[in-house]
Amino acid sequence: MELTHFNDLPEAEAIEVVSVWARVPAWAEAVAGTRPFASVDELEATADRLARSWGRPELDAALAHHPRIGERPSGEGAEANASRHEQSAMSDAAASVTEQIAAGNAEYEARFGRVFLIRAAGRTPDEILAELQRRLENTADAEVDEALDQLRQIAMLRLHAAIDPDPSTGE
Ligand code: 2AL
Repeated sequence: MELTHFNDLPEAEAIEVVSVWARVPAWAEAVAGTRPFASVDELEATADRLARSWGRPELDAALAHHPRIGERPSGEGAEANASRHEQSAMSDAAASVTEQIAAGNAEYEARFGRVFLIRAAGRTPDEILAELQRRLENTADAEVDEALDQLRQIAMLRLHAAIDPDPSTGE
């Protein structure tokens, strides 16, 4: 979608567009409420700045909409489509890697009480497994920070997939 189209959407529709990037209601309302944006850069800077105040409640809210790594998302909505695309490299994973990720997911959920979240786009299954094993050693507080950082990265990638680059800058 062009930025001008996003700028002109009715408020509720703009909030729904942003909610697909991360389902954090106050953040989606704040981003949509800051329109109009003069450039995609400005939209990204605003979305990123507002995302830096996320904490554990925002993580828990958004995580309800992220399928586990290795569990092919079902459904047809924009979020399921985005997750499928982000996790597409998992379909080429060796069986042993898939099994180790499933075991690591279970261990992570027992330890931290929520689903393991990672920006999967751009990572191989081996890299995802290595990150999962590394993050299992984190303290609870450090792990909240890492998970929030991943949630923000996923949101920014989805923003860029949804909004066309500015023709003048290509960004
Ligand atoms: C996901 C997802 O759905 N997309 C992504 O990048 N990571 N899920 C997850 N549990 O990390």
